[in-house]
Amino acid sequence: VRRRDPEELFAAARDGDRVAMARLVSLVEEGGEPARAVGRLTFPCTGSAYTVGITGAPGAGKSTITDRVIAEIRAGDEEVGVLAVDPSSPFSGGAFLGDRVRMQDHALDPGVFIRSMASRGHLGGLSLATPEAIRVLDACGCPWVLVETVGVGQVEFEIVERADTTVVVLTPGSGDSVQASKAGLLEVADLFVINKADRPGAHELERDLNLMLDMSADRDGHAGWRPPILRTVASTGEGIGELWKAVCEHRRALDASGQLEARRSRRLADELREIVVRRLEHRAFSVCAGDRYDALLRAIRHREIDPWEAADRLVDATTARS
Ligand SMILES: Nc1nc2c(ncn2[C@@H]2O[C@H](COP(=O)(O)OP(=O)(O)OP(=O)(O)O)[C@@H](O)[C@H]2O)c(=O)[nH]1
Ligand SMILES: [Mg+2]
Repeated sequence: VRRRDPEELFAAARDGDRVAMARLVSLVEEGGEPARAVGRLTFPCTGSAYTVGITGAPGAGKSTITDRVIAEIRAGDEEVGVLAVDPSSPFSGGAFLGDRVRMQDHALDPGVFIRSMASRGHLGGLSLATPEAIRVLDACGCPWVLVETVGVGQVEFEIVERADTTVVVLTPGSGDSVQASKAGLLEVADLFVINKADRPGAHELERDLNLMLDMSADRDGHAGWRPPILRTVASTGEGIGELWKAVCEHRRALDASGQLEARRSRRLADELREIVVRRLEHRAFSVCAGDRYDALLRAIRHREIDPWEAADRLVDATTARS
């Protein structure tokens, strides 16, 4: 088997070859034509997986929760794929190893696929490589895909929005409720988890969250769903059963209201728009170099034309090429 050939890798991965699956995710991460080849193969076979995003501040306990949730899913004898998205920023040092260590229990379970991936690929493709990798897992038959992301800022937030159910993990005594509202997590959360509930301040955090939920009147696309607030001690497993039940309940609610389909098609629309923007941006920059560009720049400097006029000419030239 030519191990780099996407078609053969995909066939092997669909037959349960986890190494081939990991290789496909790597190709997607690396970008370029091989990534496109993988995307073309996987896309028609996607749409069956249910994705659960688990997001929260660094160290909130996301991996520990994910590890426990894997056990819940496996107890139901279903397979699960996990993507731990490393934001490749200063605070993530060691996160890769940490994820691996904490989910080690499942390393030998053929029904579990775990992969860390960098959020920024070669093309800076945060929001583009992640959905593509999710689709690899989906197309390879994982009925559940868990995506762990560090939720601190707009970029991470984009991936958060790519899950069917988004679990926001907060911890007591960390000012997390304020952070959450600032980062816009209140709007995307389908479920709140107060993890490390063995520490003081869980009650106050729950009260704050409830107040904020009371105030945020309109939560678009949530179809009257008020996110439940659950308490967990992930390190002991306390509350994880309830958390998983709540995820399944949310799934049923989305299904029943038609929101699941609506969310998914909105996500595809967002992705399409993002791709178009990147393509045009790429083209624009390729046009902003070379003789034509230099000549127009000179014309601007000599006050023969203004920057708007020059830009129009460049943009017209760009789009005319297609
Ligand atoms: N006391 C307490 N500690 C916990 C709990 N859950 C996780 N921890 C600990 O918190 C630390 C961080 O847990 P992780 O699961 O790695 O957190 P994370 O959010 O995945 O961290 P990053 O991926 O690095 O952002 C570990 O030492 C865990 O053992 C909990 O419920 N109570
Ligand atoms: Mg982690």
